[in-house]
Amino acid sequence: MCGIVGALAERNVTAILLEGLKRLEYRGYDSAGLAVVNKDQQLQRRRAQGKVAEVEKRLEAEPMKGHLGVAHTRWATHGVPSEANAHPHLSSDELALVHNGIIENYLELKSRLTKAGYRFTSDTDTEVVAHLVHQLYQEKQDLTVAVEAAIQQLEGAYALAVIHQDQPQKLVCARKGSPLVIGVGMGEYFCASDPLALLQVTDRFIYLEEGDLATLTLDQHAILDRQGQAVEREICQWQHGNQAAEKGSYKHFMLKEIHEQPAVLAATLEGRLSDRRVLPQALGAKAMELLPRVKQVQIVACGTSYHAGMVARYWIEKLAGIPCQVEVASEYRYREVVVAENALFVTLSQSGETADTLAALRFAKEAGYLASLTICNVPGSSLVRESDMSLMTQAGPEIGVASTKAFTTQLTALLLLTLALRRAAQASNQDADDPLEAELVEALRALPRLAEETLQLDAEIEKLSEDFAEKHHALFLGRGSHFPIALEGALKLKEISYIHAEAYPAGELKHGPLALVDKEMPVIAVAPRDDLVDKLKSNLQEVRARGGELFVFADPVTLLEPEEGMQVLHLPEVHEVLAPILYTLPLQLLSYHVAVLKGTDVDQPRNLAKSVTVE
Ligand code: HGA
Repeated sequence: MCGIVGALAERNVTAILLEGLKRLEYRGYDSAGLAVVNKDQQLQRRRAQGKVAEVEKRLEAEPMKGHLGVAHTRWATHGVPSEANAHPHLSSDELALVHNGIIENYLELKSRLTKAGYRFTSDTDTEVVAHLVHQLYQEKQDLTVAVEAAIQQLEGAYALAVIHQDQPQKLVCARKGSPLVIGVGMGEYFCASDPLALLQVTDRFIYLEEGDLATLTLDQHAILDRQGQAVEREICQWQHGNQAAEKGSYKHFMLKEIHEQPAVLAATLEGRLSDRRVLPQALGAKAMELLPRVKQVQIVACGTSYHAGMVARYWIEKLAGIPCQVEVASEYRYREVVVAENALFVTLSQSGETADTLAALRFAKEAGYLASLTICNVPGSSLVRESDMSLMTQAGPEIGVASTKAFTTQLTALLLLTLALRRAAQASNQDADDPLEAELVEALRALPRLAEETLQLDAEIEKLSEDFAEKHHALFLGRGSHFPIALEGALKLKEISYIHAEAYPAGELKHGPLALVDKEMPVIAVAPRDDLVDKLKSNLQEVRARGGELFVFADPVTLLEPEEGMQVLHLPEVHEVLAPILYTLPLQLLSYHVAVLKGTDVDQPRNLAKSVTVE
């Protein structure tokens, strides 16, 4: 999603803002821009449709310097991607504002401001905020007070950063519903929608909370909470290093992130397993008290995280014997739901800022759940702060828009949660030995090694991908807990190669999708050894009988061997319960190689954005 960067320093901040925008490029965007107050106290702005490199070219042609500035990468919600709609938006050439989010009452504000004489030069909802703050500034003559008064009138979601040329020592920012952090430097301050944008200048951050408004000057910051009370917020040290945000020798972040999976799966397990069980402390002290009371689980998530939730449903019902429901957040949040007694509300999100998931959590907190738990990759994010419990995945920053390592680490964390729920639900003596848990703990320990072995299939999968590059459609099949993996495989292919792909539980084939099968329709099957593999084999024969080309990812012991019209790739043998994690890897690689062959923008696919902070 769109990204904000702001800077106030004694040095020139143009290069810092530009570098910040480059570091936010991974989030997906369609235009970019920046504005600074120069030494003559004049606002200057450069914007462009397309990539940050376009803005950089404009800056080379017409350089600008200043010690105060704001910058933005835009992912359009109101108004087409164009230079005129790109942020920063100016008001009367005196004030510049960048915004992430959606202002729902913008039409009403626009008509009022138009009557007051403001002229609009864009179709965005954002421009109304620039003029509104400007109008209030005329009255109040103080940028903080003007922004504070303006946000009272806004409905919707925003992260904002605002500067005024008459207050060249002040950067004002605010958030409600969209993320914003303050970067604390030595005698300088920054703000951004993601700490990654600022790692070049600082490793100390303040995560603003819902409704906060911050005023940054060269040597201090002042924060008002949603009630307008002055508050102190903790300064947190960045723990992940800077390297994670660089591609290294890989051609794309996505490929790097696929190959990081053995390490991040190990990191997600680290310190959470004892010899034969999941450590009771792994989910925190609150969980030890709450999990034994859980009688039902409701999982809510979006996109790839939703698929992780779907896998967990199979695990939680099978291994913990607890009923579990899974729903996409954008539906759940607007539905009238019936909440069972002692139900646990679980959210999944890489960024912890996914707008729909966050809204669902806030709704759930009023709806009578026993407690909330989030599985998330970003410490300090809104979901982590607002949930009763959190289980952090240790994937490190994920830059590729199409999620890879965040998904498999979510699955790993979900299996830890399942085992904790199993113990809480089944053992009257919480210290009793559970042979199945011990077996799964051993299998989990082997997972990073098996992931490493699976990734060695890369060259074979690259070869396989040649059969897909010219195709327009693909069908993914799986059964049981591998149906969500088929869904995830189809989503990955759609996201980065733009090939239309669908996934079906293989048993549903004959109820409709079989009509689509012909030699132009590659069919990908996820076929590890499990209770349903023999049924799946029959489904594959149904495809073969209609001339469909099969590509099967199978266990060495399922006795699925290549034959005419069927290519088979064997993965290492893995415990049946953990197979969904391992079988995700070849599907990620397949999509990646198809996308590379098609020449698409792998890390920033068209129309998509990372960290979906708008509804
Ligand atoms: N609504 C604004 C900002 C969009 C946004 O936050 N995208 O992530 C616009 O359309 O410019």
